[in-house]
Formats: sequence, structure tokens, C-alpha cells
Amino acid sequence: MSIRRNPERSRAILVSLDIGRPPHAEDRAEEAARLVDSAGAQVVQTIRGRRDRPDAATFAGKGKVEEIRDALLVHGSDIVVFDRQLTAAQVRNLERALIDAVPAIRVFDRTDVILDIFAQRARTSEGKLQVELARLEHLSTRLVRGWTHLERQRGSLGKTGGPGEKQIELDRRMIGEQVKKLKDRIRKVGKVRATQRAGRTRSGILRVALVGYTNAGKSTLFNRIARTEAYVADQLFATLDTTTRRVYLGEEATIALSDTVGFIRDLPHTLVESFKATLEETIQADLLLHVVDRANPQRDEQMQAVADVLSEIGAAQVPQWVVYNQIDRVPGLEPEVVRDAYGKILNIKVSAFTGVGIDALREALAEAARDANRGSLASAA
Ligand SMILES: Nc1nc2c(ncn2[C@@H]2O[C@H](COP(=O)(O)OP(=O)(O)OP(=O)(O)O)[C@@H](O)[C@H]2O)c(=O)[nH]1
Ligand SMILES: [Mg+2]
Repeated sequence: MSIRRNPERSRAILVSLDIGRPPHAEDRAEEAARLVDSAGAQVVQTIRGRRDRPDAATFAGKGKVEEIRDALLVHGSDIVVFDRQLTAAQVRNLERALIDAVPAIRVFDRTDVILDIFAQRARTSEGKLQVELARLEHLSTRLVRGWTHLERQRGSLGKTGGPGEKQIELDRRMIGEQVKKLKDRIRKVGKVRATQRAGRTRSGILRVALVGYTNAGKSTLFNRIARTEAYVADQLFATLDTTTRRVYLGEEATIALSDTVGFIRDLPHTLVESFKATLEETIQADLLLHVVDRANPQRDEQMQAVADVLSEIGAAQVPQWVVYNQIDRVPGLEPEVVRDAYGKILNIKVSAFTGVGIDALREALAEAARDANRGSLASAA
């Protein structure tokens, strides 16, 4: 079987169950559908529901599993995606419960989907190694006794059927060895990058990193500030690799601006671990611009998710300006720079898309660069 036999995108049934009463449950389901879409599959039906706690065996519970089976049959689909992290046993039980009706059934969880997107997007050798490492570590949690023949058929989400992945044949021990090798190679690549960074650091220019939730508009803002054309797309995780540009903002005001991978709620821990090396650009920055989609009703949760990842990678202490982006989508909001009583910048409202507020942001950055320059001159004297 190959992807060519079925050129259409694979059809997926999305299961988005609320546990308890989370805020913005509807928007969460929509984000999950966008994730599946970004992975290259198409959500043909979303099954919603609410439980007080997950069912230990199948997460969804008996009734929902029936509903899932019906949906699979109606749509001729063989992919189920849970917008949750499932245990190895839950995946296995779900596949067992559905295999009679749908012989090629594959159950993916949220981590599978995110890893799948990252695997498709990785461009640099370092990025590819990091994703491979995260996938192997995730896979090793799935290799449990009593696993059926099914795992051999699991492939990428965007592909229909497809040959089993090469990792699948590896047993846990071999995965362990693989993981060690990958970590070693990542360390070596990381050393090269660290040397390059040291070169930049010595030049004494202010290092500014754009961070934020995926699809907030970081790359669009990067292009506006740097006047370049980094890849922008209305999809989740359009950017995976860090890009850094030197930007001249005026006399004695040059900065090194970095565009970075976006964050998402419940970012798989294995992925954060694997990407730590790349995210070091973020930790080492002098200033973070935390880009927020101001028009998104979930912006508070998104900001919290970003804060969580930042503290996980040790970047919580880096000075931060909040950049409320996309104000063109919020009626009544004007571009502005909000400062506290001491003149310290708290947040800046802009639209990277229309360009309003960008001049003020560039000016604020120039000012910060000059301050930093004076600071370093003073300390050198
Ligand atoms: N209306 C509006 N759309 C924007 C604005 N900024 C970005 N966008 C759109 O939002 C989408 C995502 O923009 P990107 O710049 O790729 O977002 P990102 O934060 O880099 O996303 P990832 O790299 O996927 O994490 C694109 O379709 C942009 O055109 C804005 O200020 N207003
Ligand atoms: Mg981007």
C-alpha cells in the first residue's frame, strides 16, 4: 500500500471529549481539528462529549466507542484521533474494540499528531534529529507487552495505510540504543550552533527572540520588523527551525532578531525536551517578544501555555514584552505602547498584517538596543 493508491487526504474521525468543564471547550475542539488538518488529514466528523474523568480502559467509554465505530463506517474512515494523551493500554483497547468493524483501524492521540506535524515540517538536520528523538521516546512508551500486530500498520497520519514505520520493528532495547545515538548526534550539531551563537554574542548586539503560541503571527511580525520574507502560513507549526537576522534599526541600534517554533497547549514533553537545544536561542535572548493573537478568545490560556513552556526551558526570567498582535481583527483597538510608571514597556499593540504599530515597536526596540549598548559601554569603562 502506498500513499499514491489513495491520493485524497485520509479521513479522520476526531474525538474531542471534555473532562470536567474546561473553558472554551468549543474552541479547543476547533484547535484540535486544525492540528489534524496541519498533519495532512481531514476531519470528516467530530465526536464531542463530556466525562467527569477518563475511562481507564478506552478513555471514551463504551457508549462513545460505539459512536466512533458508527462514524468510521459511515465515512469509510480508518483513523481515529483523540485530542488527548492516551495511555498505551487505551490505544490498544480502542484498536481492539474497533478492529472487527474496521480492519485497518489506527488510533492516534494528540502527541502523535503533534509529532507527525513536526516530522513533516523539520527541515534542518538538527530539527530532523530532534523530531526523530521525540518520536522514538514517545514510541518507547507504547511498546508494551501484549501489543498486537497492529503497530506494524501504524504510519503517518497524513498517509493512508502505508508501510509500517521502520522504528516499529525495533524493540525497546534497540530503541534505547537509537535514542542514545541520536542524543549524541544532536549534541554534536548543537556544539556547532553554539559556536556560531558565540560569534554573534561577542558582537555585543541586543538579542531579541519572538516567542508565542503557534499561529499568533510571529513570522509575520518577524518579516515586518526585519523587512524580510520568512515563511508565513495559516497552519499550526509553520515554523520549526529558528531563524536569526541582524536588523539595523538606526544609529547604534542593531539587534539580532530570532523567529522560533510556536508553542501549543499540552506540548508533548518529549518534544520540549528534544527541542531544548534549538530553544536555547530563546533562553539566551536579552529580550523576548511574546506575540499574542489578541483576537483569539483563548488568548489568556494561550499566554499561560507559553509561560509554562518558557519556564520548562528555563526562560521564565528573560525580560519580556507582550506584543498584542492582530488588533486589526479587534474592533476599537488602536496601536499603542503601554508603559508602567517608570517607563518600562508592559505591552505593545500592533497588527503585523496591516503594519499599524510596527514603527512604534521598531522604535522601542531601537531604544532598548541603545540602552543595552550604553549599558555595555558603561560596564566596559
Ligand atoms: N488579520 C491578521 N492576520 C495575521 C496577523 N499576523 C499574522 N496573521 C496571519 O496569521 C497566520 C499565522 O501567521 P504566522 O506569522 O505564520 O504565525 P506564527 O506565529 O509564525 O505561526 P507558527 O510558525 O505556525 O507558530 C497567517 O495566516 C498570517 O497571515 C495580523 O496582525 N492580523
Ligand atoms: Mg512562524
